[in-house]
Amino acid sequence: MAITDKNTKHKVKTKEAFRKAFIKKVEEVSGEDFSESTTRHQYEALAELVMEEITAEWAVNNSRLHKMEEKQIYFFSIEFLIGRLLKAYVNNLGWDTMVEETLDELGVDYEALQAEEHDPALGNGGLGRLMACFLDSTAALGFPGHGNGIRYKYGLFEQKIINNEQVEVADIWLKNGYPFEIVKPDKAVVVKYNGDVRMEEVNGKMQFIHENYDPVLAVPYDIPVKGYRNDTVNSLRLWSAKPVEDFDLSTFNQGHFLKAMQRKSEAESISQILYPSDHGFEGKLLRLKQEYFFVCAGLKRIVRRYKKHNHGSMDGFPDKICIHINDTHPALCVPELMRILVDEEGYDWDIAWDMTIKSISFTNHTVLPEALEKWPIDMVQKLLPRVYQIIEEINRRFINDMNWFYPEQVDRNYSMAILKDGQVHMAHLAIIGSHSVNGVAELHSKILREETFKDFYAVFPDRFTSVTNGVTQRRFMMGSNPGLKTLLDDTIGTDWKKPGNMCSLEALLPHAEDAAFCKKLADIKRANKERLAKYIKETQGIILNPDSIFDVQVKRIHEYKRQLLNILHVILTYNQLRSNPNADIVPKTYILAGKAAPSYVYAKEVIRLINVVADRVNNDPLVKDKLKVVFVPNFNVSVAEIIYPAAEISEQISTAGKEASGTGNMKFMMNGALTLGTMDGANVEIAEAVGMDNIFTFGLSDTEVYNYNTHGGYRSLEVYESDSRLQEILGQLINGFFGESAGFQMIYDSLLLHNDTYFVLKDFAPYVDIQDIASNVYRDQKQWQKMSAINIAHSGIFSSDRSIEDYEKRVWKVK
Ligand code: GL7
Repeated sequence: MAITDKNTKHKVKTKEAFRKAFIKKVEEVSGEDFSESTTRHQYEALAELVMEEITAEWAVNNSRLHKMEEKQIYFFSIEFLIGRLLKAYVNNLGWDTMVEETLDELGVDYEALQAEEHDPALGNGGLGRLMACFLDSTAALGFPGHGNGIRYKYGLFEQKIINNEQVEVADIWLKNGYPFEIVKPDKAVVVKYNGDVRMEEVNGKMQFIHENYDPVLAVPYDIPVKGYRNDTVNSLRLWSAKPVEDFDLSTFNQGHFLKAMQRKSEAESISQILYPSDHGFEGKLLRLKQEYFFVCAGLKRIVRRYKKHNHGSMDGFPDKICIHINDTHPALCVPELMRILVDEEGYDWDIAWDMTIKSISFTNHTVLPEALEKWPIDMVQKLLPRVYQIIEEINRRFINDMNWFYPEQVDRNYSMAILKDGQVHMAHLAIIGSHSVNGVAELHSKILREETFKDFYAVFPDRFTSVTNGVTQRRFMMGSNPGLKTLLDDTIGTDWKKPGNMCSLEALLPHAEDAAFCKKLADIKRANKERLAKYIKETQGIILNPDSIFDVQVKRIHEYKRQLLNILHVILTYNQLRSNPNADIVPKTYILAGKAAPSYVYAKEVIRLINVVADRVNNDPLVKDKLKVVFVPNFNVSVAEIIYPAAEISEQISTAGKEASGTGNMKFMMNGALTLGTMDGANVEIAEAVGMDNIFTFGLSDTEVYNYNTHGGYRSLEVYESDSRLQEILGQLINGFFGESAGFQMIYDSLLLHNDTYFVLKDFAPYVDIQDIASNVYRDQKQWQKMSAINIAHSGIFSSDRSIEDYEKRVWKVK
């Protein structure tokens, strides 16, 4: 339906035309007069109008893509945590003012309308969210770059807090349909599992025939990725698993109804659920199936499209296609691409290997040993018989080469094997099969080179590089903090908003000294704090004091992220207030949020502790307005968008060396919060950017942690014995202080009996000191606002536009 002139590129142009189109669409979707429509109808109508506009541009882009003039980037990732899309589309189309004004005039509540969109939680945390930011930036910069992943029927669980504990509820995100995807059944492909591989000579050449396999259909659902105010529309392709025939008819006809049903549900189970653990390797067969599923389906379509537009030849493939693998979950891209090139396209092994390496690049996202994927050989061999043979051959040739070049280094050579100790080492496969391997922050990349992958670095020094993560300012600042956006526009002009141009925010620096500017900055923060306070009051019934410091730690709950350190400090403050209720302390509100993996018992204990402490503190009349603790349930992208703009202190307190980068730290900084953190991950680069005077750092360095660990850890008991504050607090964890049933023996034991793996007690005293320093600086509001402005001014390098430009220069070389 054309809304205005058919000849104009944009169908919806003027406000008046939009108004008419919107009313008409609402009436179409509701079958009622506009005045009778519900918020749901209005949401559906706006979503449809947006999609109509974007799909027209999308078609133009897709035909450009078919011509294969430019190099294409494909992000293979098992997670894409995209968040709500409606508002992002509206903003990227440049429709924001038009939509806001029109809806306002029609008496439609735009915020409520947006809240109708179910936030698709197709990721666990940082790794999946990074992909969503990268898609946004890639499109904003006009690069052809697409996502390839899984369309999970159930995303990450919804978290409820009941009796202070995390309870997981299924997230049925598709229950009312999803307006931003287009299913393409004609582009479905078959993925083959299990079966046997037979060799046969055809025309004098050996061929590998895979037979008796279990086929599963992969059906693509495409979501458009619209660039910011440009004409690029890329795609996020998510695959859904279906049985090849809805029923296995022959089995059904023979009367085996249950068996036929079983096949159907086995096939569908592959895209049924997102594994809910970040940083945890589960080694389950279903997960391996998922990994091969999107790798196989994704590569098949890319290869088909490439060949179609290149006269059936794959020769130029590596010059036109970048396959970027996000952590090791898609590492099967390496043997699968080899299988296609050798078995299906008939290339010699060496040529195929060269093409594979040139096409694939790999980003590592963690050094935690428990997250490194290692599949049992027999599982891979059985599920993917031909792929496994190829892995074996890659491994054999690699070890042969190593032993040839480094005959004196047999032990080191073997330690780098893909196949060893009965397992397939996925990181080794990814490194050996890629031309580029990068970490996600300078410190992380250094640890990869010097510790985790040091043997590989010695052999392939040129392969290793570093690209510091970034986040999209369009969602996490311009979209979620409109007050700040307008202030920046008014102060330094609007150029900073151009994609790739965020470093020009440095023009703000002179204004950091300007009292009038700082006052405005403070007013905006105050309004954002009130917005968050309102949300918390409505959802949890807790009343916050907007005059207190909002000190925030929101991220997955994990021992290495040390939410425990935070809450121990809260207990300390509470103890101090109990013994001296009139103490002159700066009022503070601690806000925490995050999900724990359902099987991660310790992390769930930490959630319980936070909630128990919150209950006690918030209900104690002694502390009055001076101390509040809130655990916000169900942290997700939409909740995050309310929290970051309201934060004043950004807690980034991981054990040094453990957090690869962190990206929350960047989102806080962009919104003017000051980082209180360890020298870990990208915190180090934040410190470099803003200078040590504009950040609060504390604690052990990564080298100190490493040195302790290589010498058997430190003695946590000694720290405990020399600090009476810790004696009191740890005692309270187990002596019934928080209520008869509220003991925390597991946490107590981890700190004292098991020697405190994450150095919580060791870093406690420096953490308390830096918290005191931060509170004292806060008393000087002029100084605080100045620091805040300096942080915003230097946040440009943490835009994902910069990350994508770095990848372009260092890895993909699209131009
Ligand atoms: C992570 C890292 O822990 C995190 O520091 C990083 O910012 C993120 C994106 O690179 O990747 N690695 C990982 O496995 N998860 C992460 O969030 C789940």
